[in-house]
Amino acid sequence: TSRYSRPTTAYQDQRPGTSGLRKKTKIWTEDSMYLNNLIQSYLNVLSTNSSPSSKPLSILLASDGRYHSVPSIAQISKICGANSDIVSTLHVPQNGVQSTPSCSSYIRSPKNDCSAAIILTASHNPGGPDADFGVKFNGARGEPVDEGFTEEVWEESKRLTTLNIVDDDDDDVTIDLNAEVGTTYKVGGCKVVIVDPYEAYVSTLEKFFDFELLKDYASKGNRILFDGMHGAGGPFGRRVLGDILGFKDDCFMRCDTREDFGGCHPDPNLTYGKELVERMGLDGKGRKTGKGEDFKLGAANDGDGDRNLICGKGVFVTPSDSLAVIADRWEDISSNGPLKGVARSMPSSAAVDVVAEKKGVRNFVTPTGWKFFGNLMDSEVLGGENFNPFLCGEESFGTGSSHIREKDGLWAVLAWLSILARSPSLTVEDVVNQHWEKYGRHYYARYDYEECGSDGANKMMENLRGMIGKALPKDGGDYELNKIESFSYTDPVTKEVTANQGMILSFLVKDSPARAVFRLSGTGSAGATVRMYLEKYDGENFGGNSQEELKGLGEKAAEIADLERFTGRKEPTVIT
Ligand code: VG1
Ligand code: CO
Repeated sequence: TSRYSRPTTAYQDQRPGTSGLRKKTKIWTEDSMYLNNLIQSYLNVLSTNSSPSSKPLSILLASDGRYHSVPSIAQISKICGANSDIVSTLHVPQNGVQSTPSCSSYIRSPKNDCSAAIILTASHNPGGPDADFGVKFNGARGEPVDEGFTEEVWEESKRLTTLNIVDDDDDDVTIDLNAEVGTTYKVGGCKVVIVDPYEAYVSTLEKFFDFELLKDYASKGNRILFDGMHGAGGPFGRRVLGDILGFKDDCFMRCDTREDFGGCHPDPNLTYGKELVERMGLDGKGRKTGKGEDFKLGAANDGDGDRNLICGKGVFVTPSDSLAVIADRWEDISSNGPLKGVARSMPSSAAVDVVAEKKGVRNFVTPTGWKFFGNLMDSEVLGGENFNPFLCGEESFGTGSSHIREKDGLWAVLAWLSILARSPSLTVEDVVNQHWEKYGRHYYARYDYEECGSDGANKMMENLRGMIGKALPKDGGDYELNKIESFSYTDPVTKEVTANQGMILSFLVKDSPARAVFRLSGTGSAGATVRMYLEKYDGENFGGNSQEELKGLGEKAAEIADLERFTGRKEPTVIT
C-alpha cells in the first residue's frame, strides 16, 4: 500500500442516474469522504478496465461553476495525486469552469492527449448550499460513460475499504485556478495543468458551421437574445456569439457564471426562462403576448451548457420540433455532407421520424439519456465515420450531433442561426409554420410532478405495468386508449437490452394518433419525479397552443394511471 492509503467506509447510495450522480449539496459538504470515495471508486474501475501495460491517464477535471466546485477540484486533485499509477495528469480549465459540450470536445481533440473527464455538475438542477451538487464522468471519445461502466463504479463504491489521498501536511497542494494557461502544479505524484477551455471547442464549431455567413448576419443589425442562466454555457456563448460572430452586448443576459446561478433554476424552459421568454413576447405557456422586444432569435442554455431553449418573437419551438426542423433543413446548417442518421429518445415526439422517413435517413429511438446516442455514431457496424454526420435530440431541451458526444446547447443556437442567416427574410415563426405545413404538427407537452414519495410513484408505475395485456378501460368519449406497453431497447450495436424505460399509452383522439408516456426521472436528488409526456398529431390544425391542445389528454392519462391516488398530486409542478 502507498503512503497515502487510509481506511474508509463504503456508501451504498452512489448509484449514478440518467446522467451522473446528483445529491443534495449538504451530503457532499458535510462529509468530504462522500466525494473522495466516489472518485476513488471511479479510478479503481478505470484501472481495472485498462490493460496492464497502458500508461497512466490524463483526465480533464472541470465544473459548471456551481457552489462547492472549487473545494471539490482541490479534493479530487489530492485523490488523483495519491493515485498517480492511474492518473498522471489533470487538466483543469482556467477558472475551473467548462461547459459539458466543451469538455467532450476537449477530450476528442488529439492535441490535448486527454482520455476522460470528471465534470462537477448537477446540470439543470439548481446550485448552492441548499440545492444540488453532482459529478458526471466522460470517456475517451468524449461520451458520457455507458451504463455498464457506471454500474461497475457503483459496485466498487459499495465495497470500498481504503482510498489514497494526499495529505495537506505531506505536500504543497495549492492550485490557483486563475493562474495563466500552461501553469503547472505538482500534487502528490500527479501533474496539474491549467488549460484553455475554449480552443478545441471553438474550432470544432468553426469546422461545423459557416461562421462567415453568421458574422454577416450579425453585422447586418440582426439581434438575438442569449440567456446563459449564470451557468457554464454563458462564457462560451459570449465567446462564440459575441467575440467571434459579433453580436453586441445587448444580445446577452446572465452570461456570467455564478455559484448559485443567481438564485435561479438553470433549466431552460418556459417556466425557468421567464425573463427571456417575456422579452421574446411569450407567456409561460408559450403563447404570443403581442409584446416583447425586437430579437430574431431567443435562446437559453442550462447550468452545464448542454441544453437549449429556442424561440422566436412570439413563438416557442418545442425541442422535438426543433430537432425535426434541424433535420429537415440540414443543408442550410452544415457543409459537412448530407445527414446519415438521426436518433431521438423515446419520450420525444415523432416529429423527427416523419422527416427522417421523407429524407430516407435511418432513424433510431433510444431510452432517455445521451449515453445511448454515442454508440450509434461510433458504430463500425453502422458505418463508423461514414455514418456521420448524425443528428440526435431529446424532448428535454437536448440537441446535438456527431461533432462531439454530448448534447450541445450552443450548437443548437448556431444551427438555428444558420437557418435564419441562410434565409434572412424568414422569422422563426415562418420556419416553424412552413415545417408544419409540410409535415403536420405534433403537439407536445411534458408534465413534471417533482419530489413525490418514491413508494407511491413506484406503485403507480407497477400498476400501469399490470395493465399490459389486460382489457383496457373504455372511455366511450373522445379518448380511445388502444394499447399499453413498456419500452424496452435493444442496442443495435451491442445488442444489450435496457428494459423498463417507460410506459407508453397509445390513444386515438378523434381519429388522430396520440400518446401519453410515463416514466420516473433519474436525475433528481430527493424523492421521485414522475414525468408524463403528451403528444398528439394533427395534420390540419397547426395554430393551437400545445398546452391547451393537450390538456384533455393529460387529464385522461392521469386518470388511467390513477396518478392522484398514488402520488397525492392533482397538478404538475412544472409543464414544459
Ligand atoms: C433528464 C432528461 C433527459 C436528460 C437528462 C440529463 O433525465 O429527461 O432527457 O438526458 O435529464 O440532462 P431524467 O431521468 O430526469 O428524465 V442534463 O442537462 O441534466 O445532463
Ligand atoms: Co445539462
